[in-house]
Amino acid sequence: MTREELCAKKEEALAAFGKNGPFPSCEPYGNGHINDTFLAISQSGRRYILQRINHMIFTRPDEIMENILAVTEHIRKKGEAEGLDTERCTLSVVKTDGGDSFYKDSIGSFWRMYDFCEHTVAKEKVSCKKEFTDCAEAFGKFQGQLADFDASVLHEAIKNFHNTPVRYENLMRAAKKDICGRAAEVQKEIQFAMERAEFVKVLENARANGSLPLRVTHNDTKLNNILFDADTQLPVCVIDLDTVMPGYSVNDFGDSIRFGANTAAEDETDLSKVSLDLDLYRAYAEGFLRGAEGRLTDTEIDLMPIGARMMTLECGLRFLTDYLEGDVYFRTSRPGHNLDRCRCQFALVADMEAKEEEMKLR
Ligand code: ADP
Ligand code: GN1
Ligand code: MG
Repeated sequence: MTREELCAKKEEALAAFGKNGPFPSCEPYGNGHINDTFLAISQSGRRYILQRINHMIFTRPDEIMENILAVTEHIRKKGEAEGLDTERCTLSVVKTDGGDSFYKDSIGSFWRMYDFCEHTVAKEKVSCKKEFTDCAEAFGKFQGQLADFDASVLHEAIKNFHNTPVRYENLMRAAKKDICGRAAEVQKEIQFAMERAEFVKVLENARANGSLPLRVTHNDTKLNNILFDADTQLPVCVIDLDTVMPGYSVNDFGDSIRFGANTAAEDETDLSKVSLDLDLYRAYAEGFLRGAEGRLTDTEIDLMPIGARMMTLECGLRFLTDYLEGDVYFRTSRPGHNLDRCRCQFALVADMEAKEEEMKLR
C-alpha cells in the first residue's frame, strides 16, 4: 500500500472510533518495524495510538486482539492490587463504536486503537546502566505477572516465532530460491550462518530434553517496547504485546541484550562500532533476575548468555532471509537496510562468542 492509500484508509479507520473523535490530527509515530503506528489527537486534546496491524505477519488479527485483551486484563488486575496507576501499567484497548477490539476496513486491513500512555517516552538507546537495569526488571516483572496466566487461552500469534532451527532452515531455503538474485553478494553471511548450524539447535534441544521450561513470555523485548515515565525515567508500561506467547525466558532476556547492550545501533554500517557492552549486559542480567524474583531455574540462568547469542543470531538470520526475499517483512528505510541489520547482528554474535567466558552469569 502506498503512503497516500494508507492515509486514506486511516481516515476510514478513525471514523470507526468516532465516539472518541473527531481527530483533527493523526500522524505517523514511533519506530516499530512491523505495524503502521499513528498518534491520533482528538478535538478535546486526548491522545490515542492508532495502529494498522500488519496482517501479512499477524494473519489472525482477531486472535491477536483476544490475546491482548486477556493479557492486559490480567496485568491490570495485578497492577491494581499493587496500587499502580491502572491507566498506565499496561495497554488499554479502545473499542470501536460497534464495541469491537479492532476495525476491518474496506480493503481488509485491520486497525486498532489504544489510549496513549501519557507522560511517557520510548527510547532507542539507554542513557545509563541504571536505566537498563530498570528495563530488565520491568521485563522480568512482566514475566512474573504472567506466571499464573492460563497459557492455554493464548493463540500462537506467529508459529515458530523464536524457533531458531526453523529460522535457519528458512534462510537456507531463501538462499537456494534466491528470488531477487541477491544470494551471490551475501555468501559470506550465508557461510557465517552455516558455521552455526549446530548452535541454532541448543535451546530447542534443551527444551526437548526437558531442561528448559516454556513460560508465557513477551518475545519482542526491545528497549523501545517499554515506555518510561517522562519525569522519573522509570519504566511504566510494557507494550507491543502482539507476540505474547509461550516461549523461553532466556529469549526475552536475549532479545533485550541484542538490542540494548550493543554499543552500536541495530543497523550500524560501521561494524567496528559493534560490540557487546559487558557492563550493560551484566546490569541487565542483574535486573532481569531481580524482576524474576527467584522463578528462574539454574538451567535457565546458565542459558541466559546463550539466549543473548541465540536471539542475536536469529535476528540476523531473519534480516538476511528478508533481504533475500526482497524486504517484505521488516520495514526498511534504505536499500540494503536488512543486509546492514544482518551484518550488524552477525558482528555482535562474533563479539559475544569472543566474550563467552565473560558472559557467564554463574
Ligand atoms: P511495532 O510492532 O511496529 O513495533 P509498537 O506497538 O511497538 O509497534 O508501537 C510502535 C511505537 O509506538 C512504540 O515503540 C512506542 O514508541 C509507540 N507506542 C505504541 N503504543 C503506545 C501507547 N499506548 N502509548 C504511547 N506510545 C505508544
Ligand atoms: C520487530 O515490532 P518491533 O519493531 O518491536 C520484530 C522482532 C524483531 C525486531 C528487530 C513481530 O520488532 O521480532 O526482533 O523487529 N517483531 C516481529 O528489531 O517480527
Ligand atoms: Mg515495537
